[in-house]
Amino acid sequence: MLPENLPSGTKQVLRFVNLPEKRRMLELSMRPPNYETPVDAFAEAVTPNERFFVRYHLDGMPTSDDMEGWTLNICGDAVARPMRLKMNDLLDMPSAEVLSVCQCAGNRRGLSQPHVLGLQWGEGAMGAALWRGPSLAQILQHCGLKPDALEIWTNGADRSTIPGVPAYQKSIPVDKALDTNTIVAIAMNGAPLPLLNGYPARLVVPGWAGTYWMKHITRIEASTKPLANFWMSDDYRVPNGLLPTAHPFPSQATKDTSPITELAVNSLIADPLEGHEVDRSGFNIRGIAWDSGAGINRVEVSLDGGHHWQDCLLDRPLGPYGYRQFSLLTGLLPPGRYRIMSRATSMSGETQRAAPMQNAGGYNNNIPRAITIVVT
Ligand SMILES: Nc1nc2c(c(=O)[nH]1)N[C@H]1C(S)=C(S)[C@@H](COP(=O)(O)O)O[C@H]1N2
Ligand SMILES: [Mo]
Repeated sequence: MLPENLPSGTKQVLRFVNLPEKRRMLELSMRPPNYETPVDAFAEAVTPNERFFVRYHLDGMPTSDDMEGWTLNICGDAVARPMRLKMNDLLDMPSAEVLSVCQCAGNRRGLSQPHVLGLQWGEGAMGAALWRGPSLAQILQHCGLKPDALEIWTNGADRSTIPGVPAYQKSIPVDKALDTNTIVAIAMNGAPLPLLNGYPARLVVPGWAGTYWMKHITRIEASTKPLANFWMSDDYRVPNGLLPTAHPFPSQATKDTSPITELAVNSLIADPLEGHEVDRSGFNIRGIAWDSGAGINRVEVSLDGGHHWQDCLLDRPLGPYGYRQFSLLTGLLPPGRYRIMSRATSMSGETQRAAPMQNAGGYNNNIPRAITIVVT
């Protein structure tokens, strides 16, 4: 059943597909591959690899054959000892583990009112996984990171087949790069990364938007200069002051705009699903809440479209960057249609806002999402 409160067009033409290493995904585009995770998968706090969303900007995808003999080139004017690392070199380094949400800044863009350009994502341009690999700090120190490093630039193995379209290259500020939770992941939920999620290695930047999480990472360049390209200077930016930003990216800010950095506090009801029928004797509402790493302090649920709110039970946190599960057992309810929604507040006091922060990219949409269910 289609949600009745979606802007027209959103999800109406989506279909479920199976892909190599992926099962039951919602197809947004085939080329480049963009697939979102259906909401039912978020009944789990950790998203299985085969349900984890897929986002690519460019159509020239690497195959697993292309990734044979993969090397990671560490270079730039801010490293003393440039090196080419092989998978065995990464395996030899002590590895770190972090459970973290990866969310596209454009998650829920398709729910924007008014409509904005870009992939019309619903709620599933996100997932949480247990990532493992050496920290980026360790790799950089191994190569002699110089004190005047400003940004760490990264490249992936994917390309555009259209001449003139710039390669996907992103940068992060050196302080975020040196955060011990920022890792080069070679494992995802205890398995090699699926090809579509960046095999054999990707950057993991907990708390920050997915755009920085470079997949099929092939080059890490420590630079004394800000990276200037389409993906940094034009895309993934918002007007200054629009979003609360605890962790700014000063070397990329201009007079008018700044890059998207951290995730906004948000939540999602995963059970029951839109349109489901539930029993009047009472049922359990379950879902997930997350933010950029402060942690979740409170989740409230409304059964009447946002007029009244009640506090939910919070499960034990699974680390600051993971999803925190919540639940609320409703009592006896009169039969009828209900608009139910959830609203999370982080440990830093940030609450999901009632009105959208309008921006042309439709980024960081975290207004409470209402679904309609039927009590019978
Ligand atoms: N090489 C490469 N890495 C990339 C991208 C890309 O297009 N190419 N997209 C980024 C964006 S915008 C997001 S949201 C995440 C999505 O990660 P996933 O496809 O594993 O879900 O990957 C990031 N890393
Ligand atoms: Mo993204």
